[in-house]
Amino acid sequence: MAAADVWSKIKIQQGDITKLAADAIVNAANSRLAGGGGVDGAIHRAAGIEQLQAACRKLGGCETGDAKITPGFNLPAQHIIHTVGPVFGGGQRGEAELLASCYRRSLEVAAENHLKTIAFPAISTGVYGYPFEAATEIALRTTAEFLVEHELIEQVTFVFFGRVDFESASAIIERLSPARDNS
Ligand code: AR6
Repeated sequence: MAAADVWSKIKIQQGDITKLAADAIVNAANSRLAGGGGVDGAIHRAAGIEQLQAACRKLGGCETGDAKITPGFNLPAQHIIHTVGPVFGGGQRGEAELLASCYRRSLEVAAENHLKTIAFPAISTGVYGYPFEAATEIALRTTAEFLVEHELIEQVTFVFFGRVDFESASAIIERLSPARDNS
């Protein structure tokens, strides 16, 4: 697909990702896949803590930058793709490449499982401290690059919990996709 056309498949919205009926939502997990706070906690509660923890235990953890899949259980989404973002430590520890890898690997796992619609939260931008604007630019650019090569994915939605984050992301997507049709 032409690089300019992939932006029509990328959407941003404000809200709670656990409410989305996508083929998969992505979880900002930790490397033990043990559950936690933030979006991870919300996903575990909405999916059903015990069944999701049991499914995660079978996966044997997940490296930073990698992604693994489980069913969505009680979620409206059919699957959960768990990815582990980098803890931001100043930017000189490979954080940008690791964060890009989270998006790439999550999309690869989605494609391998023939999933067509996928939704991401803003990985690493909460407890893990990644500066929001830099992280969002990586998220959008990495996804756009992936979609050029993988036409079967139909829609990628970025879900921002807070209004300020959503507005900031709107400005970033406008800047990165000048030819975007906003109608
Ligand atoms: N829907 C969408 N986005 C949300 C939701 C929600 N329901 N809840 C929070 N966010 P964080 P991280 C946003 O801290 O930085 C966990 O304990 C939030 O506003 O959830 O990758 C894990 O177990 C922020 O923008 O993830 C790990 O130990 C974004 O989700 C660690 O936190 C990510 O914030 C991972 O930290």
